[in-house]
Amino acid sequence: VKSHLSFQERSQLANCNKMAQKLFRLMSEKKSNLAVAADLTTKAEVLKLADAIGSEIVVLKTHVDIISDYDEDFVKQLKALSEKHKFLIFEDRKFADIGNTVKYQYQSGVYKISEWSDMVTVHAVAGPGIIDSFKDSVLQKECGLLMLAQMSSKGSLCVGEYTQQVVEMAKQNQDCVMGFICQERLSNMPEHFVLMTPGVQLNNTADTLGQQYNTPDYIVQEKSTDVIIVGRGIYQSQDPKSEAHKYRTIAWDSYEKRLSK
Ligand code: 5FU
Repeated sequence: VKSHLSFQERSQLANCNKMAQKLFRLMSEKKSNLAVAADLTTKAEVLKLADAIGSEIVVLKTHVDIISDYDEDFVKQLKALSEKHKFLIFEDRKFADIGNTVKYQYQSGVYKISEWSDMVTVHAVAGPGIIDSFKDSVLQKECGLLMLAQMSSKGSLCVGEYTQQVVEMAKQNQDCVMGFICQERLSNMPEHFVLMTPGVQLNNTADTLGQQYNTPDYIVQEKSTDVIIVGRGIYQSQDPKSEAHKYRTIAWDSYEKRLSK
């Protein structure tokens, strides 16, 4: 399945979801479809990375529960950087429990994710009730849900019929669900959904714990997803800023080639 519609055109189709629309517009304006996974374990390291690469990316993806000195000041500073460099903040929390529990996990506790995150990941394994638990808060705050339709890791059970059911669940909840985490363009999927793909690196094909990597051009051109998510390939390099620029250029060229095919 290919997409020959531009991000600009898809932003117009995405009236049903504010955050999808915002991300499509930002990609068109910034000419970037790069997201970086900032999986560093101190406030200072994450903020330093975000400031260094902010101009190259459209999304900064966090796992706030791995930051040893997390506090509210971290969020304040990250927000300031997101405004300075114009990127969106994506907390990859992978909510998966019953609706009532997820509601607390999203809004309360140490992290109060609902107060600062522009988008969050949600597993469909518990059924559609999980989406209902976000509904009020997500619509009010204009946050987008990204459903896990496929995973990058070896032996993932998010495949086949499960993936198709996730697409159906998302279609029933277009106001809340902005798109998918996946490894390829999904069949039966309206074009207003955004597709984001982790497991992207130029120098490695796997790690030792089941992660599998594809190259940015393969993902965007051959697999036709929209946003590449790169972690270690960028933050572990000698010069994250120039490495981010390299991934950004490859991913954007690949998108333009896909459009012209
Ligand atoms: F949903 C997924 C998935 O299927 N694979 C992933 O790798 C999420 N991820 C995240 O993307 C993972 O939690 C890391 O934060 C990031 C990939 O980091 P890497 O260093 O590029 O492997």
